[in-house]
Amino acid sequence: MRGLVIKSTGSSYIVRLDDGQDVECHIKGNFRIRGIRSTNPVAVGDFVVVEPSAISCQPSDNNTWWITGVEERRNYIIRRSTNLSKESHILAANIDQVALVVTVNHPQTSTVFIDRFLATCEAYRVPAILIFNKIDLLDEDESAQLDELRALYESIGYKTVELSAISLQPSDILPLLTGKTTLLSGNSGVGKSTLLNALFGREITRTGKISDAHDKGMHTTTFSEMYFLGAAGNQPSAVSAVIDTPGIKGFGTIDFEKEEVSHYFRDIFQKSGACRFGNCTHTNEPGCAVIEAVEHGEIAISRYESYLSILGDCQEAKYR
Ligand SMILES: Nc1nc2c(ncn2[C@@H]2O[C@H](COP(=O)(O)OP(=O)(O)O)[C@@H](O)[C@H]2O)c(=O)[nH]1
Ligand SMILES: [Mg+2]
Ligand SMILES: [Zn+2]
Repeated sequence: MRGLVIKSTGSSYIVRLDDGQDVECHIKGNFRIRGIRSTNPVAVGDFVVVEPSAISCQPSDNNTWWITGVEERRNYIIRRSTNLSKESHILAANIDQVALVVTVNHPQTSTVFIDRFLATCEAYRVPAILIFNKIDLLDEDESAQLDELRALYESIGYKTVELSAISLQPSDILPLLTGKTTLLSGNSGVGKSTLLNALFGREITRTGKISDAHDKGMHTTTFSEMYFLGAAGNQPSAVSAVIDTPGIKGFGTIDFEKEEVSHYFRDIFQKSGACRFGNCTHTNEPGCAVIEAVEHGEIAISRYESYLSILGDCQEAKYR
């Protein structure tokens, strides 16, 4: 039987069968997806082949099912859990877009984090939008920072919105999500769960108090789960869906060749055609149009620094 993975706890999965029934599943044996070494061979958004375990033939039985196969993914978003980790983690599969929730403060989302995430979206050809949350908490300086950041990312070609999830009207954001499967991601405490609850008009997922000491959200969402918007029955493919994910700290990129990193920075890539050398890495080569553009303020320094930080990962990976 075929179904869609709608929830992952790490050890077990909830799969919505094509007939609308939800069943709890485990992965059969040491079943692994070829080619990817990841901590989770199956992710929310995957279409899987399942079969009831032999001991539970009664439909009313609560025994678990087996996942015996995963359909080829249209796309996915994957990251290394820490920069040094060899294992990677698939955040979600078969998505139409990423909505990255970021905050200028409380907590502050770093531009390196944003750019690493965006570069990965580019690499896997997933459109990304930036949702700047908690604008109600910003002082004057921070508001100016927000304007700058929005202008920067809009100029690169990313859609951005700003809002306060605590006072959000669903209609403020529904148009961005309708008819799509959206991966909602971001650092811990930026307001992903609050946003989802506002969207649904009721508490569908728990939110965390910000701890005063760290200005970070307390661990709350510990698994990934897909929520369906609109009441279009049980046909997951026909409705809008949002995948809530546990907050992530660092975003280690994987599988990038040094030469291709600049392809995932639209602003840098656009300038790189004018570099003197075709294999320019934009680090110290003479006649580098990218460095020149950084010096002239045509490429933001923060973007260039993020680019260099990913290049550093590639270097590191070579010596692992
Ligand atoms: N002031 C303010 N607080 C918010 C906003 N959005 C979320 N929060 C608070 O931030 C904390 C973490 O939110 P949560 O949704 O759990 O973040 P998550 O870890 O990204 O899911 C909670 O205490 C929320 O009430 C907002 O727009 N404004
Ligand atoms: Mg959450
Ligand atoms: Zn160059």
